[in-house]
Amino acid sequence: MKPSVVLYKTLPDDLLQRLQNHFTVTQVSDLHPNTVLAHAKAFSEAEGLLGSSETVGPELLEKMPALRATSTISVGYDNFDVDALNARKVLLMHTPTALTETVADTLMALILSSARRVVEVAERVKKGEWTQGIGPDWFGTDVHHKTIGIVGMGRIGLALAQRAHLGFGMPVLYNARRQHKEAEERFNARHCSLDTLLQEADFVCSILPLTDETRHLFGAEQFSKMKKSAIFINAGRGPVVDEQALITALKNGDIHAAGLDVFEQEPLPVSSKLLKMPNVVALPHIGSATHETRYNMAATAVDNLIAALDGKVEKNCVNPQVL
Ligand code: 8YV
Repeated sequence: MKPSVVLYKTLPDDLLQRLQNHFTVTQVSDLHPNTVLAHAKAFSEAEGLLGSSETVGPELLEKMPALRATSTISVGYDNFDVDALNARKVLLMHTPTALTETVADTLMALILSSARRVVEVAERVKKGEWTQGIGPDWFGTDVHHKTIGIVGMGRIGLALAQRAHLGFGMPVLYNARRQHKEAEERFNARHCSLDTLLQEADFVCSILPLTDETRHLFGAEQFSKMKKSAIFINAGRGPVVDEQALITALKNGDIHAAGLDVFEQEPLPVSSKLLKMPNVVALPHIGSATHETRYNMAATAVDNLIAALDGKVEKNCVNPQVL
């Protein structure tokens, strides 16, 4: 008999078929307690769980006594209680490589659009305000040859350094727990303290995962250390930033602008002060959101679940030690 899995995300037809070739699949809309209650039998029998962007913690695990592996269609796994999974010996699989280049593209889009005021001026054109030759009130600031500071030098950081350094001639500073030999050799990146990076970078780019150590890493003190001309970019996780402190820094002119793909609360409440600021580019967490990359992430997640329930976790596993 095929093992049972619960799927809480819509998959392209061919990937659903691939999943169904291996498992008996129950598809649900989300992991809300009411949904779990409505499909109690499927949840209690499921050995696998596949989806993204929902909280997986002790409460859910209690309802899933047969669970052996979870597979998330994401690189980030801050919405999983890894200790609880470990205690229950449940594998956690993710998609660390499928989205690297696409998220790095999103970061460059944020850098370019916030420095050159792309969104703001395009809106002015649509409103019919481009009625004569433009003057300094439409100008932005240069990106090329400015210093980029990358906080979190993982795969995405490296792909961003490549674009910034080789494409835009930007000197690269980075802050990370360890030195990154490849970034230094290929892109002349300089490892430095967070304080040095904040003081010297023209673009401060956060690509950090959310952990106990990174929560609110960027607060009033960090924004006060940045150049007044600095542009702050975040495409990692929203709660790494104290959003109220960011709003204050932008309002007071402590920093020049911000390009944000992630927020403390998502979707960003329509009442957020960030939405009233012309010097903020706010995107709806589109980091990996291209047709190609989302397909590749989903395919990887399906293969990850097949491998994990087969006891094979050579790659893409957060906690292989539970086996
Ligand atoms: C997705 C992401 O937005 O992979 C991640 O960690 O943040 C994004 O690629 C999200 O996880 C939905 O799948």
